[in-house]
Amino acid sequence: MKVVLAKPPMPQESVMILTLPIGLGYIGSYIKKHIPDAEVVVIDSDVLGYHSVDKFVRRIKEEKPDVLGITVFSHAVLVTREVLNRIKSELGKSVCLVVGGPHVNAIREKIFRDLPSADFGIISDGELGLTALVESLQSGRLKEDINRIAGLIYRDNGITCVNANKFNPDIDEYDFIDYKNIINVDGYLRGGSPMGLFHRRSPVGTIITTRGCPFLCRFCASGLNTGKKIRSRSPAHVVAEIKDLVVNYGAREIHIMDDNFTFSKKHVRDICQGIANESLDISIAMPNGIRLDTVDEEMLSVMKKVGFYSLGFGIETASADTLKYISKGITIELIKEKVALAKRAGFQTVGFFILGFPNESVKDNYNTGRFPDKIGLDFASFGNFTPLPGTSLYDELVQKAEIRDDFLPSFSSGEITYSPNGMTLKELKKIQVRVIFFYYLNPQRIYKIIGLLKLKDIKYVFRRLFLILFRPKIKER
Ligand code: B12
Ligand code: SF4
Repeated sequence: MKVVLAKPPMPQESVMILTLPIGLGYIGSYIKKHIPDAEVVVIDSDVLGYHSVDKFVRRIKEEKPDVLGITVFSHAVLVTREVLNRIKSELGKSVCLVVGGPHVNAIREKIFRDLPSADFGIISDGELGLTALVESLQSGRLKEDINRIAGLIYRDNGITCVNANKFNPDIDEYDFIDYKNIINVDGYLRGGSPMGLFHRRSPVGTIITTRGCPFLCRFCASGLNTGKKIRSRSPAHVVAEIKDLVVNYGAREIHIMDDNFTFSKKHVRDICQGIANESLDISIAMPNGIRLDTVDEEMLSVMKKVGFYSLGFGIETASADTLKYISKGITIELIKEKVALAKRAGFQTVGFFILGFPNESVKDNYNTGRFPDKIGLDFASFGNFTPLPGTSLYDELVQKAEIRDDFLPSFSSGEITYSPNGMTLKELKKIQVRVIFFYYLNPQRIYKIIGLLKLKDIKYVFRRLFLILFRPKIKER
């Protein structure tokens, strides 16, 4: 049986970061481990440069898969719909079309509304659900097994059914991604564009050491996607993967992409101890961000000793009211205290901010723009609030009729799809552009950036800035 796992084709301008598709890598490796005679191919449109539906569909037709699994982010729903419609009409029943990933985990039983040509959806850990589905299809027992496959979404006489899902607590069981047979990690290590503007050394390998997040920030869909409990890989398992990336693939820097790497002090301490025991000469960064309230002096000192150098922090806003409104669970005082602590410990500090939360005023947003310098962060990024399906803020906005219940976010070309009441999309875009301009038009900062920028990343960094600042596609509601 041939299984193709794919990331759908997005317009070139929306591919601003190019890193390993971690979820597809894990699913493919797990299928291969459990069904050794299955042929598994990962098609990542971003790394292959497929930016049109035609190119993507042509490649799928060449591959002739029995099962096509597509990972669906909410901003990719429209293109995925087109892809699935085309494949269904051109390949018919010869291929089983399965969707999974963040959007499916967010809207679950509504998935056939958004993606009517899909045969199945799978929620939670795709490793379990898709492997079981492929086994059933292979053995011809799908009819008997259908209501037992973990997290399967299927149609039964026109009714959508959702099986009980499972977040496997033992994620070591998934092993690490099979870089030899499933995915060409070299394409990312040497040709990728890591998250965050800068890195110290290259090649950069990306890993995750935990899945899930127990915090309930109202704008965030992480818990919907990977669960509301932290599930940690064992430190030995993590260190073995880092060593594999360093020794066998030449990685010199590791990016930890967890939602919450620092949630457990013991997890951090044991991984750092393992890295020290292996005497690995690497730099480590956390470009996806950690929570300020989980770090302390002892933890930072242990991390520093084994090569951690850059910490991203999800700070979101300078407004104390907004922090409360979004249930971020941190205060302005704590932000100041912990950023100062990280600086004293010698880390490069990066803050992530969001402009245009519901209820925010123009003044709130400009205050957020000035905040990073007030608290001494080295760098800051300013995104715009985008309602994500399934989150509590999304539901609130639907209830208030500010967005429709089939609202789809977009992250393309610096596009803005939501602005708070009393502010137009164009006004919010103007604020974002001004905030970014004033923040980066600082000679000291420009000098710092030039020193850190790698030649191969220049095109991505400038494209990112250009698109955000000059190419916004804005359609007022
Ligand atoms: C690391 C990360 C990234 C990385 C790498 C993403 C990647 N492709 O692997 C980078 C930095 C590139 C990234 C970028 C973006 N991200 Co991101 N990211 C994450 C993060 C923090 C962890 C994802 C992860 O690796 N998890 C671990 C792996 C094992 O899980 P997974 O990839 O989700 O896959 C599992 C399941 O989803 C499922 N599954 C996934 N695909 C499929 C396919 C099939 C067929 C099946 C059956 C199952 C299945 O099974 C997998 C294995 O268990 C999550 C937060 C979270 N907790 O999920 C946000 C998250 C997924 N990202 C999010 C967003 C919004 C983005 C961006 C749009 C941000 C932006 N402003 O540009 C971009 C878009 C990227 C793209 N694909 O085009 C949202 C998605 C919300 C949504 N409803 O779409 C999340 C949930 C965070 C949030 N803000 O709420 N991201
Ligand atoms: S923003 Fe961070 S801490 Fe908050 S729920 Fe999302 S991943 Fe968890």
